Amino acid sequence: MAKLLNIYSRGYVGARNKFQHILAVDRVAFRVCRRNLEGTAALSPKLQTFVEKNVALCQPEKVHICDGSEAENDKLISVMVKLGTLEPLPKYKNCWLALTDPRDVARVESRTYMSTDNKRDTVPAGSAAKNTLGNWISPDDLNKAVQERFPGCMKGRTMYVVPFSMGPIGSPLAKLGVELTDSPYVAASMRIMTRMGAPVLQAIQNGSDFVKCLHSVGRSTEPNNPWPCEPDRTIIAHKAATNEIISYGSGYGGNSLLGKKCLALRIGSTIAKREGWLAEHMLILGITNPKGVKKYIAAAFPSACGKTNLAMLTPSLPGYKVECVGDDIAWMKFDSQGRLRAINPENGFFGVAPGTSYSTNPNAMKTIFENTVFTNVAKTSDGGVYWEGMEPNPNVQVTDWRGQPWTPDCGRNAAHPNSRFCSPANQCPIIDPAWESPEGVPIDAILFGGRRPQGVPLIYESFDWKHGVFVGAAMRSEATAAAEHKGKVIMHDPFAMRPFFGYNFGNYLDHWLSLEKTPGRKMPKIFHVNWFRKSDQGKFLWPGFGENVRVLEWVLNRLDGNESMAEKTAIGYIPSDGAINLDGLDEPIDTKQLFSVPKDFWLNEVEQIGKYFDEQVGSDLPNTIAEQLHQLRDRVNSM
Ligand code: GTP
Ligand code: SPV
Ligand code: MN
Repeated sequence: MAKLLNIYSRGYVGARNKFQHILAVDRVAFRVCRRNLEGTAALSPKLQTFVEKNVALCQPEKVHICDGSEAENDKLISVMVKLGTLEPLPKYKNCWLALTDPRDVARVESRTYMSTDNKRDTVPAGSAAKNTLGNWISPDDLNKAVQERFPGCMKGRTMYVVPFSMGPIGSPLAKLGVELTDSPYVAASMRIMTRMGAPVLQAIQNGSDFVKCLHSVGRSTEPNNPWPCEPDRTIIAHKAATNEIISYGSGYGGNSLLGKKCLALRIGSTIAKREGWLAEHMLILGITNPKGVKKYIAAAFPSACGKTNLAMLTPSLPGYKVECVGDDIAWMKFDSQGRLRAINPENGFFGVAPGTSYSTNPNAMKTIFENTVFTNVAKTSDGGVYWEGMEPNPNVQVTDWRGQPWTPDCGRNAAHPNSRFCSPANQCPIIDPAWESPEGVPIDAILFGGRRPQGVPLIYESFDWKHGVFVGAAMRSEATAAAEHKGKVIMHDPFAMRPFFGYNFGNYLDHWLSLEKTPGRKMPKIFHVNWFRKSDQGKFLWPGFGENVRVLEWVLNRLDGNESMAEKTAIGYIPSDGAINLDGLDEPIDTKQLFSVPKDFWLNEVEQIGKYFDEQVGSDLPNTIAEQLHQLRDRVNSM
């Protein structure tokens, strides 16, 4: 304890007011530490230095070292209720509503950067003036940005020191982080989304390294703003070389819960490349067929394209069981037997609320009405929540996410389209028994997918690993509300990782291609799915949700090597006639449209992909991927 006290007063003598300020921090830190860190001798020297340096920079009024306890959480919540950041939802147990500043509602990709010495380590060599596959900031410019923003930014506020683990503590695949934040919302959310608190501090004290995360919501112009933020000066930056994350100006989701996209994907993918594994924007599910055979599948879809829903699927086909390992991120590594093993590094779900209902995702509904923080959903006069698609229409008064009275015919959304629930994963009724297994679950299939209203069949299977990597590289999807993009334009989103690559996408492709070169590995089969194809009348051709098990059944059959169930097309194998079980569906399916591979569409697709590779990847594109594109062009041309 004395050591910690020293830390805070060392080196500040001379600047009198600063010194007084540090003394104030001292007293609090001392008190907090004695209460919260019983049994822990002290912070590790590295952590001590990290905290000390950023206390000097940000000048918080207090420092609170989080232990992750329930008592601490209760305090955080009461602080937020007092500030007006949270309000209780008495209809449910321990549930809370946060309404953000309407300018701070989603990830801001345009202000999210990787900082590397060489630009090329982040940005591929494409010819485009604006590269969309890597947003680079020089270390000098980042330093400047930090100096322009952080000094004194936490004045009058508490700095929470949030120690967290991505992955079960002690798993060989897990990584630790410490987030310094001035947002109690972030501290409380990190407690749900990660393993947070004293055991992590202990692991760090015992010598484990950690990723350094610094977060501030910024300075608010209004003194008592319940959701302080600085949208005009928001920046989210990553220094992969030193495992550092710096985020300023936003309190929302992936911008501020730094274990998620920042650590588990951007920093994670960089570490994974170095260490020979994969950090991916993927759900993980276990599926057991009626014979009792269980397989695990990972699936990468862009943000708001169906990962949480597939991960928690309630099968409509009798005899099938789906269990959830994770809904957003997978860390995967080949084991000594050559099996690809995956862990979910997260501890909770930060899921899209709109569209979630007892008919679409009953398992989510059974997960989220306890111990949950809702953000930007509407509230009801009986102390509950509401959002588009929740069903049935509420028969009580609704107040929208902006605080205005709302009725179904008022022409506005009740909930923000990117409103979310933040719930503990272990509350999911179908959480997989192995979801915290330190060695991870064995992956047999990888699905890529996106929102493709036209031209892309319900499912197709790649010919082999190389073709599968190409399919991931060529992914496109309609933009959603998860980031700042406007409208429904079809965007390229390779591997559903475009906003999350931690390093040059060309090198990422090399890494994926290299994985099959180690002898003795059982490579997963790679598929592409599309739940979102529409008829000429603009109606979904496939019912989706629980009915998607019919597609998973075909995947399982193909994993078993069932040849008669597939038909070769220019783009891959598609289900042969009758190979997808359509028994018992409410409405007839136009299978002809659903599975068609229109030549014109695919000629254009090939052209768009080629253009994208030239403009965005250039000479960093592996030859193998360029060859795959040529082969696809040839196959489509000879259709
Ligand atoms: P992130 O958390 O942003 O990464 O999103 P996600 O990929 O987990 O997407 P999620 O499962 O939350 O789904 C996003 C939206 O797509 C919701 O509104 C869902 O209701 C809708 N959706 C999911 N699955 C299907 C499906 O099979 N068919 C249709 N039509 N809509 C779906
Ligand atoms: C996504 O956008 O893919 C999310 C939500 O999962 S966020 O945490 O905001 O990144
Ligand atoms: Mn996501």
